[in-house]
Formats: sequence, structure tokens, C-alpha cells
Amino acid sequence: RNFKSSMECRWDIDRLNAPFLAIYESLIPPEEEKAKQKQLLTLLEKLVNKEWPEARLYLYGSCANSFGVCKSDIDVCLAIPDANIDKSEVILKLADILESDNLQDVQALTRARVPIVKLMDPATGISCDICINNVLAVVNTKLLRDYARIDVRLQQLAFIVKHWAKSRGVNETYQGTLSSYAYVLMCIHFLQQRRPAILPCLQEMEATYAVTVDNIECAYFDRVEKLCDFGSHNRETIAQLVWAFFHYWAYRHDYTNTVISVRAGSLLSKRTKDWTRRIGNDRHLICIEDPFDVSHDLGRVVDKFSIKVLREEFERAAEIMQYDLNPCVTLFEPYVA
Ligand code: 3AT
Ligand code: MG
Repeated sequence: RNFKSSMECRWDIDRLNAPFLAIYESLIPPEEEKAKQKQLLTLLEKLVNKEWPEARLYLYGSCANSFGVCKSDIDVCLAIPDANIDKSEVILKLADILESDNLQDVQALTRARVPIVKLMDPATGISCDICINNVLAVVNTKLLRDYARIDVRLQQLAFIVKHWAKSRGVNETYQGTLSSYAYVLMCIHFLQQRRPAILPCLQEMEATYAVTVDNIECAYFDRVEKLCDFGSHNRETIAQLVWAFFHYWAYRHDYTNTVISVRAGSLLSKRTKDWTRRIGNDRHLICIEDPFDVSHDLGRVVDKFSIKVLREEFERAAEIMQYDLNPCVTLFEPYVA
């Protein structure tokens, strides 16, 4: 491990730039897809407002945070101002309304950690999850989108990492691996840590945007058009960054003692967060602090089996980036059990 952590990047790394950029470009959703999403949202707004005139719909997740690859499902939040509503009742009522308007595969999942209605719109072919009053997710979606506007290398790296994670089967929270949201935070943190830094820490800067959601104060600098030169002192290419990202998670990250924090723009110690012991089902084997809900470790889904799977996948990816003749193919080879 020590030998590997001082490993220098292969000499021909920049030969991989063009193929990685081609993969990134092939994953960007076409404009028609955005138009179809708008069309579905307009239909949903019309249906929802008949029942709840005060309610509003917001897109969140990858269809709104700039990290959506083509053919993604869309995530919608129904915001109802009334604080006393019973979410399960709303979910069931909503499912009824949608079903009678001929939307397909309507399912009300009232017992999930985040209760949702699932549906498929036959007109556009888009699948959609609707949650109720999950405003924090709408705000963290905006934070991710604002980071993406600072330096295009974030979007490039995150698309490649998400594509790798999906191909290798390590993007499944129900199996103890990480969510797409967690991978994007890992990419943001990683680019904040490069020297010179490629991304700033928006939450450490003067706040130009502030909202309070579920008693959590969410504030940060969101005039990101002023930061479009921020990363220009760092000339690292996408191939170098993909190499360094996997190298970091394979050999350099201190899983025992540290927490990655996009909010602080640095590593924190597990001890200061009191994330050193297992409490209930939270084991903290890989620690990723949520930027707003700082008591939330996005790594808490990871257990003692899946941490091994994850770390082996990071090591496999790092080895491929270092030695393989054709990393842009091998990296994404589907995992077969
Ligand atoms: P996909 O392209 O769908 O894989 P995504 O960004 O839409 O990526 P998810 O569907 O996993 O990611 O999650 C949708 C959004 O929900 C992303 C984020 O705004 C929010 N979210 C997901 N997981 C968490 C979490 N554990 N804590 C807080 N917010 C979360
Ligand atoms: Mg999604």
C-alpha cells in the first residue's frame, strides 16, 4: 500500500483524454429529453393544482443538478405549504389522481424512508418519483448545480464516476453501496482538495443565498458566474483527474479516521463528529458528510461486506488507470458475479 500510494501516474495518461471526453459527451442528455421532462412536469402541475391549489412542484436530483446522464428517471418534489399534512394520506390521494389520468405503473410507497409515488408517463416514456415536502433535497440539488457551473471538469469527472459505478454495480444503496448523490459529493470534495484547487468551498464564502429548511440553515455563495476562472490555475486534464480520483480512494484515503466534507472544503476527523462507533445501523465505514444535514453520513448505508466490495472496486479502477492498455473500455466492463 505504501509503495502504491507514492505511485506516479503513467507517462501516457493524456492519451486517454480524448476517449474519456467521448464517453462524457455520449452520456449528455439530448435537448429533446429536457423538453419531454418539462412537458411531463406541466401535466403533473395541472393535476396537482386541481387538488392542492397552493402546492408547487420542483425538480430535484439528477434531472436538475447537472449530473443527469441520458435516459435518467426524474425526481419531483411536491411542496405543500400546510405543515400539518399527513404525508401518507397525500401520497395515496396523489396516486389516485394520477391513476385516473391514465399515468401508468402508479405505485404509492408509503412505508419507504422517503415516501413516494412512482409513475410512468406513456406520452413521454419518462419514469418519475414524486416525494412530498422534501425541500432539503431541492436545496442540495441547487448546491450541486451551482458547483457544476464553476468548472466543467466536475461534470466530466462525475459523469465518468457515475457511469463506472453503475457498470460495476456499486451504485445501489439497498445493497450497501453508495448513491449517485454521494459519488457527486466525493467528486466535489476531490476537486476542492486539488492543488491548486479546481473548486472553491461555497459554504465557507460570503452567503448570497440563504434558506432555512427543517430548522437547518442552508447558506452559501451562489453567484458562481463570478467564479468561472476559479480553477484556471490548475491545468490537470480529465484523464489525470480520473486517475487521481481512483488512486485517492484506493490507496490514500484514511477510512479509519477521516470524514470528507464539502461544507468545510476539507477532511474532518471522525472523532470531532463522534462517528467513531457503530450506533444502531450506522457504522461509518466510509464517511461522507451531507453539506446541509451535517449529522447525516451518506456512507451509513455501507456495511462490513459492502465496504470490502467498494474498496476492491476502487483498487481495480486504480490499477486499470495505471496499467491497462485500454482503460476507457476495461474500467466500465460490467461486473458479473
Ligand atoms: P441518478 O442519476 O438518479 O442515479 P440522482 O442524482 O437523481 O442520480 P438519486 O436518485 O440517488 O440521485 O437521488 C435523488 C436526489 O435526492 C439527489 C439528492 O438531491 C437527494 N438525495 C439522495 N440521497 C440523499 C441522501 N441520502 N440525503 C439527502 N439527499 C439525498
Ligand atoms: Mg434520480
